[in-house]
Amino acid sequence: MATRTPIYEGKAKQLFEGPEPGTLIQHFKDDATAFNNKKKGTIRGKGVINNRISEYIMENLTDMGIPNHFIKTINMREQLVYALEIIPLEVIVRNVAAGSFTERFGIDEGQPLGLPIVEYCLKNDKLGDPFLSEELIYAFDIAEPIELEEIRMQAMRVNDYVSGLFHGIGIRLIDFKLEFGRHYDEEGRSRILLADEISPDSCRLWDIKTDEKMDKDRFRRDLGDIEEAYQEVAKRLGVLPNADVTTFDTTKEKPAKKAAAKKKPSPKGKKKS
Ligand code: AIR
Ligand code: ASP
Repeated sequence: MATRTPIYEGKAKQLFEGPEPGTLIQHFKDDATAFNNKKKGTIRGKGVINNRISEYIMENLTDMGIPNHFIKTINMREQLVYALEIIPLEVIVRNVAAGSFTERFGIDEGQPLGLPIVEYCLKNDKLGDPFLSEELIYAFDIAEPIELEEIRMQAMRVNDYVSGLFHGIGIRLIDFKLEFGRHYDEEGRSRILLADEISPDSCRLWDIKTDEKMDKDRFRRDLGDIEEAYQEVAKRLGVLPNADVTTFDTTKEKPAKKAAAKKKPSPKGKKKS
């Protein structure tokens, strides 16, 4: 395999130089972290599932006229994306009280918030992703007022769309985190694009009927059945890959024997169902 130039290594993803200028390859790992890197672990098959879920949601957002960095899927763990100048903000949208919000305000988890709440945090693990006001975002030159307005509007549109998407498959979107970046055209003009991923790593997802958690909180809080929860979200969205997602790795592992044996008899070029 040709060697690739690594650009950035995050906690759950890696970025490599893309085949054309202005593009990157986003690789989804099985590594999981929580509490700003204090807790570490692996969720087998997570990278494959998050790649598929994020692809599905980003493609749908494009269809809805919400621009984003996704170009196309390359393989089970990788997608081609536009290279952006990432704005170091974690944009959080909350529909229902959960997580750090409940701790900060002493509110019970599960209480609906009446209207979606957008929060901004500085993307900086060492500082514990501190909360930012709009004034601080301008004072620190993180984004311009016109950019923040665009980010806020896009975040609300994503929330509306993704809430509806999950509602249709019996899942409540409790809250989520988005990241945005600047995409420069040839004349050097920039526009704001949604980046990163939308997956059970970045969202809180609860089953509508049982309130069961189907996201990274299962890992954060040691609730067990983590892989199953991620698979269930993918299954309900109709994007669960046919291959055994727990063994599939495009870079390190050979395909599992079973999958390899299955592949052989299928005629070249025939589409797998
Ligand atoms: N989030 C924040 N940092 C990383 C992630 N993934 C997401 C959480 C949750 C939302 O942002 O997954 O969906 C709010 O997190 P918290 O901890 O502030 O309540
Ligand atoms: N993603 C962040 C971390 O790795 C926060 C979290 O998900 O809890 O710590």
